[in-house]
Amino acid sequence: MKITNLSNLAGLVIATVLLLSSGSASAVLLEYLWTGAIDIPDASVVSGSMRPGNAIASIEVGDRGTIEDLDVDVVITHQFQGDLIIELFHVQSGTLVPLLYRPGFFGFAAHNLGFCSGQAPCDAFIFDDEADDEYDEPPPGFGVVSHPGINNVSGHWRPYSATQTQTLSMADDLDIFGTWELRVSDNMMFMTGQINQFSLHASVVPEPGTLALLGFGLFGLGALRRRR
Ligand SMILES: [Ca+2]
Ligand SMILES: [Ca+2]
Repeated sequence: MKITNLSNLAGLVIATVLLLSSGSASAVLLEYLWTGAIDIPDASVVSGSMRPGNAIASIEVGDRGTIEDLDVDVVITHQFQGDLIIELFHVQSGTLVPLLYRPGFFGFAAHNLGFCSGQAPCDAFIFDDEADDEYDEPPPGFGVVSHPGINNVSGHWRPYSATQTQTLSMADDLDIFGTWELRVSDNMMFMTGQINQFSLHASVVPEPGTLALLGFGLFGLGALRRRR
């Protein structure tokens, strides 16, 4: 169990490791959770063109191993879902994964992606290549959701970009070690929000010799739970 205070981000990162009951025999499930409150600046018009407001939440992963499958979950409090573009960036490899691109034709007016009642765990919006649908309208988008979207939408959804071509499988075979950024931009004026949760759920084949270290994490987790 690693607990890292990211004081510059006013957040807390918690990492856990679980043995996978399926998938590769040698894979483990690693989970890293960031929670906090990072304001997403509103878009603005500069010299006649729209300038997005950008915000980043980060997770530092100290473990090493090869990713077999990666899911990302978020809680983003926002007054207008259609303002949002969301991407995942792995700094060490330079890998940029599109997750969401301004859902809804002219933008879903519904509030929030995921929801926190104040009691953990939050009801998160989960990006997962294996989900059935994208969170968007039928054509001109590619999803199944009717306008104006779903307030506090949660559950599993496939990622998509403006070009519909990229998925979280872009992260497969990367070493999970390093800095993972959730990059969120606001692309229309007036409605605003903040990032409240960002977590990685990774099926990982650990580097030889690291599994014992990962196992120590379980004891740390128990200690944390007792203290709370
Ligand atoms: Ca998945
Ligand atoms: Ca806005």
